[in-house]
Amino acid sequence: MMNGFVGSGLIACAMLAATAYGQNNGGTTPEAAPQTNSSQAESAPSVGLKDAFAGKFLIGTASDLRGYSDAELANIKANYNVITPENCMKPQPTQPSEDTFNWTTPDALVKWCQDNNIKVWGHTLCWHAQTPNWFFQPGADGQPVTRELAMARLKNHILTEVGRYKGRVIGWDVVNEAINDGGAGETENLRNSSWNRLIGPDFLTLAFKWAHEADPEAQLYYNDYNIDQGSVENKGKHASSMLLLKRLLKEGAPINGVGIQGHWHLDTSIPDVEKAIADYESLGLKVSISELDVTVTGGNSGAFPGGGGGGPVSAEAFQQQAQVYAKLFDIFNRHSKTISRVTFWGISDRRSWRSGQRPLVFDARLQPKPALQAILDVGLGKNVTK
Ligand code: 9MR
Repeated sequence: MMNGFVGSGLIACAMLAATAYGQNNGGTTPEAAPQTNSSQAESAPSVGLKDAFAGKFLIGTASDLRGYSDAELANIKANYNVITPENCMKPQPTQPSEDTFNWTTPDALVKWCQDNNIKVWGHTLCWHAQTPNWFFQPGADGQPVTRELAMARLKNHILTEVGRYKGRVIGWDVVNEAINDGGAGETENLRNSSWNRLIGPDFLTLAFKWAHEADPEAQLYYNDYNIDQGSVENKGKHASSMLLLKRLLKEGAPINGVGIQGHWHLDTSIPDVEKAIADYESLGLKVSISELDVTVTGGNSGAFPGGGGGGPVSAEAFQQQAQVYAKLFDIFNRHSKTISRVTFWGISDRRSWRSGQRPLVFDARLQPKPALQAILDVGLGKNVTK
């Protein structure tokens, strides 16, 4: 049994990752999720995902790495060259109370990634969720929290975290999910978050400036879900995102790119994905697909959907999932000058936040699903789907 997640002597290849799964499962693990029927599981390919897209864009996964088995770590080394910490770099775990910071898990993650030649993408500095209430409560003198106090707290948080990982984290999701769901797209439609209420709409530009101050070399991105959908007609959340990004650029925010989260499903509009990438490119911004998954049940492409999940999934549905992934990667390939990184939101259906909806390319037992080969084929120039 390993200690924590540090150290794995396994040779990093997908074959080993697939066969050794479950033998060394140290510590915190989610509930077992349903798996692909063995008749649907694919044999493990010898090429890693990251190698199939080498020179085009980075291929990432999301994980905090704690409690991962040797097989899971080997799977990560075989397939990904960048990791987004799924939760451990968010404001709640890093600064649970004012000026009390906790770096145990992110430090270990960054070290393991450095030791294994894997880059780290920071997630996230400013968000309405997973942020402790003290940020928005009265200070020690009991006075109501002012714009100045809220700014000072956010600045201190960003300077401390980005400064700590300067040169070791390649970029940050500086602001996450600032746009509301459901608007027509005629305004920025910012969420009525505590950050927006206390500081005002310039909280985004300020956050980008502080992040840049702490690490001028880091890539700085705005990250959100559903901002691709509606782009062909330039409406809804996509249109709002364009208004917001144009304003940030005008205000001099040091923003390099946009993270389209990519929590998608079988009926996601693929033309909208491509148009959104082109729209952000037209603003001079890079794009990453920052939290990719494609659910096979439940519909709904929002980040916090209701329903769906569990139950049997047909072989046909997994084939459809493979087709959707292939179409998406075909787009990413064709826009590889703009796309800097494609990050899956988890390593397997067992580790996914939507495990019941089977959204990833390795199943609950870390066996390759049809989607994996379909994506590799696109990367390697075979069977390209138009
Ligand atoms: O995958 C993350 C899950 O483990 C957490 O419980 C959840 C808390 O809000 O956050 C999930 O990750 C989210 C990401 O940080 C931002 N975009 C939406 C992701 C899925 O909810």
